Amino acid sequence: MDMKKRMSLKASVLGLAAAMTMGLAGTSVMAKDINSQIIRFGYGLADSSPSGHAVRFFAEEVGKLSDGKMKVKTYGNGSLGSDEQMQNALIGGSQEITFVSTAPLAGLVKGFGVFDLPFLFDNEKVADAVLDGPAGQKLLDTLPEKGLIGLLYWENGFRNITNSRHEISKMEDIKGIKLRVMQNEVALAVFNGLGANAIPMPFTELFTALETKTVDGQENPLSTIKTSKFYEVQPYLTISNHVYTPFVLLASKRWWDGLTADEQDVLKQAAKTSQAYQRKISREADSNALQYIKDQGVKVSKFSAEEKEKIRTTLEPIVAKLRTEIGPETVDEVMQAAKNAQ
Ligand code: KDG
Repeated sequence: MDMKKRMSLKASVLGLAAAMTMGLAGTSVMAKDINSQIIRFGYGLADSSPSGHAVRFFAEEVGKLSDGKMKVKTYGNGSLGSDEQMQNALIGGSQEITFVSTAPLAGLVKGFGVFDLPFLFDNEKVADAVLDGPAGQKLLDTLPEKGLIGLLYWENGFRNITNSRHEISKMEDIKGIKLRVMQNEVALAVFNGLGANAIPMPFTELFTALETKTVDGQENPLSTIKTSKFYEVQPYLTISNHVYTPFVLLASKRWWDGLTADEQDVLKQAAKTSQAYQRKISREADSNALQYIKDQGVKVSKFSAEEKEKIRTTLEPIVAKLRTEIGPETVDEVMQAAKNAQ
């Protein structure tokens, strides 16, 4: 080999070595700091609910983003307990993720009770703007000191009343109905204020309570009335849209604090993509559910605009009192944000 050829061979060997070193260094910078682990995600709604689909979507996203290292195991139908029990399991660190209605969260942070005030949001667009904006974030920011991470909001939706006693088409018809409500003071005060005999109870006990007539009725979004089969034991439905309930996607702070930044990023990204998916399918499912419920023989009534106005006026003094209890600042901020979003 002549001198020139030997030099060029040496140069290419050196070049290859340099490229390999850079490549390896590049890999070690790029590689995500992610450990293999199992993440338990429990929730109260049926597996077939739109949120159940969204949980599985979230699990797939986490799997993809972590190269299969982070495995989300899903537990629907309240198999890990009620919203409140799961909240506590997250605080204690024996469960990693859940989504809960804001109603039981008000037991930890009173401000979340604002979402149980009637007719707060006119439509989903307003709800999204308030929840994804500063007012919604401010509430999520109160959770870490309670041992929880509020990743973001999903949708539970606009609630409607069902019962087994009689048709409810006017405010007066609510009088004397034993109505299951979510477990917080605001929901209780609102329905008692309308003359119901409001009974707070976890969602996990609801179907049996309706079936055995321990309670006469309940209120939930149409997709839940369908997927939890309440129509089987509730012959009357009233389209009331009296409250929009958000879900909060929650993580255990105890667990979260031990995760690497890359692991937290995977979960945050998956939460964000699944939020858009969850809201989309939740809305589709809600609009399809009405026909299905009618087809099951349920008698459907609707509160007229005048009836809603009557309810609003009747509840005015109660809402004023609740504003003080929830925290006037929070209530005013959320109401103002809702007005701005219209
Ligand atoms: O998975 C969520 C349910 O547990 C619950 O939050 C649903 O709106 C609900 C209710 O009525 O309790």
